[in-house]
Amino acid sequence: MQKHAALLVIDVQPDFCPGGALAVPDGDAIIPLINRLAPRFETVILTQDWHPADHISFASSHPGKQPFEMIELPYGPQVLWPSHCVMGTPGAALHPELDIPHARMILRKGGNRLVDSYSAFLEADRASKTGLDGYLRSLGITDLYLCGLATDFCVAWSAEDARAFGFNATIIEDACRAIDLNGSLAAAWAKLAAAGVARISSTLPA
Ligand code: VGL
Ligand code: ZN
Repeated sequence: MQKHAALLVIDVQPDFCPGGALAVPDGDAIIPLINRLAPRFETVILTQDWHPADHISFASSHPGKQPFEMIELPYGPQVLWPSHCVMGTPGAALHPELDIPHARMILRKGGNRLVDSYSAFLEADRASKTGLDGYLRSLGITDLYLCGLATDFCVAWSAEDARAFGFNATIIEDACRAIDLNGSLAAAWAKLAAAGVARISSTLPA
């Protein structure tokens, strides 16, 4: 892979895999593929969803509310999730089967109790930066390839923001899995196409 390309591996964590707190169907099935893709990239960035136990995106932080209900927060609509990826817990770790020793950076997001962060670039207030854009820019990266969990939330928001920050962005579709909540997957692909995000299959031999 070219020097100016990087692989973003989004939120491959036990809590998003079968048996986890916010399990994405078949979420762990992408791990062997990601392990085979990663050596093609000199620059690999791993992200971790990483929340305090009383995070505002958790249904448990809103008495009377159930997981997967929507609420309005100062920054806009928010899905309420089961408590997941609580900082320091085993479910929030990088998945133990990920085998990417040359990963250059591990980015944690969602640490502000009052603001969710699906995107690896910008928190849900659409104003607070994670710093990833500057990091990538300083390395001369122009092209991003994205994989991980979940296609329709953290992968989609990260890819859309990558475009907004001026990067070329390509989602490796078979190296992602979706939550698909109330049509969220189709809605995400429509937004991604409009944002100029490309969509490919890894086409790797088994
Ligand atoms: C995610 C919901 C809540 C994701 C993170 O990684 O897609 N989804 N937090
Ligand atoms: Zn989260």
